[in-house]
Amino acid sequence: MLYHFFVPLSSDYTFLNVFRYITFRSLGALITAMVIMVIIGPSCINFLHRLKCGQYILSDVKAHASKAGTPTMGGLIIMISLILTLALWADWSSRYIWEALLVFVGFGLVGFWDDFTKLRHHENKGISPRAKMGGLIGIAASAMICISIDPQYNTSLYIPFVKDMSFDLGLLYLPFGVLVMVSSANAVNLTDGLDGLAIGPTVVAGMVFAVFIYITGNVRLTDYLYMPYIPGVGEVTIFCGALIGASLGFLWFNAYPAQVFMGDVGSLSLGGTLGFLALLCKQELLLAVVGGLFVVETLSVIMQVSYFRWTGGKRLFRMAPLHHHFELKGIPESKIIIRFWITSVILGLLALSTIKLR
Ligand code: 57M
Repeated sequence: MLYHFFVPLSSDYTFLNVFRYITFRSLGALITAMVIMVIIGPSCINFLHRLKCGQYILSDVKAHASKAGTPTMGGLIIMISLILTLALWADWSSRYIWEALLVFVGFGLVGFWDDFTKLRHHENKGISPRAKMGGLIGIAASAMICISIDPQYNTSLYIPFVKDMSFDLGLLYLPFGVLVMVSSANAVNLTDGLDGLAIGPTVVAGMVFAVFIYITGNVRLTDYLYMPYIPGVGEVTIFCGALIGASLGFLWFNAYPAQVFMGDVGSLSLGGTLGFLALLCKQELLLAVVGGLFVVETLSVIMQVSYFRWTGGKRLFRMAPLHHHFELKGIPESKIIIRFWITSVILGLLALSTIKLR
């Protein structure tokens, strides 16, 4: 709205030209999303309480018993704040903004369906894994079809840390893109098991992708840094700003001890969107570095399940995902969370270093 209102006036009032700048609008979006989140957060959390959206807590980890009744589905508040912010700051004629929203809202709706089913049954049994995966794959495939009809569609896979190395995946890029988004959503979902554990690294990843997306949409920077140039993609930096702001605002309430959990509506939408952002700026492989923490959590589950089957009942970790292993070793929750955040900041910096190290 602000963009569409002020930019036409900028020919008469030159100071309004700032609304053309992606950097200015991204920062505006970040602050707006965070402020909206902090303002509407308390009443939304009360509303979720009144709707009896209390999280069903499994009894396997004793320390979690005190979390009973904490409302879930806080991802809905992230969604409201992000959409209102985009309405204010984004250029709605950008196809990339709509594609990002398709993934964010689509994955969120699948998560909402799961959360809602769990609440209705008053236990931890949501929709069937087949329905959940079917929903996520359907949304991701729709997003990939939108991407593939773009004249800028680029099926090359660039190798981080190497200057001129890429592989053309051709037709395989479509299923690959679906895999990236769906895996990213599930990895964030698995990580979301301690207060602030998933949202902290999401903020870091959002910041890293904001930088990459800004560069990808800038002809001079891409030329100088030997990175692929995609005209128009820079507008999604505003989406990243809104995502970072809404996530920081959510952390305000989700920080230990949490007043609200994001639910699948939050973890699937944020995870799928991170996957989409990686595809958009052609940093698909770098996603595994930026989101290294999500990868490690997922690997811990795969290793635990495989080892359990292979040995006929022995466990590699006390419990998977990895954060539960540390909890059961007696490390306090807040310490595990902060150590995981530190790791994600280091991984984010490592990912940013690939801008020059290639
Ligand atoms: C969802 N959900 C949290 C909250 C959050 C295959 C297996 C590894 C699957 C995995 C699983 O179900 N993962 C997906 C994890 C749950 O949080 C809710 O779910 C939303 C995210 N989807 O937003 O609404 C609980 O996590 C805690 N929590 C917080 N703070 C937060 O900010 O404390 C969440 C957010 C909440 C709350 O207690 O109730 C979850 O962990 O259930 N399953 C597991 O992770 C289980 N692991 C397991 O069974 N491991 C086995 C095998 C299968 C690998 C093993 O190691 O042998 C653990 N889940 C729970 N307890 N609850 C086991 C221990």
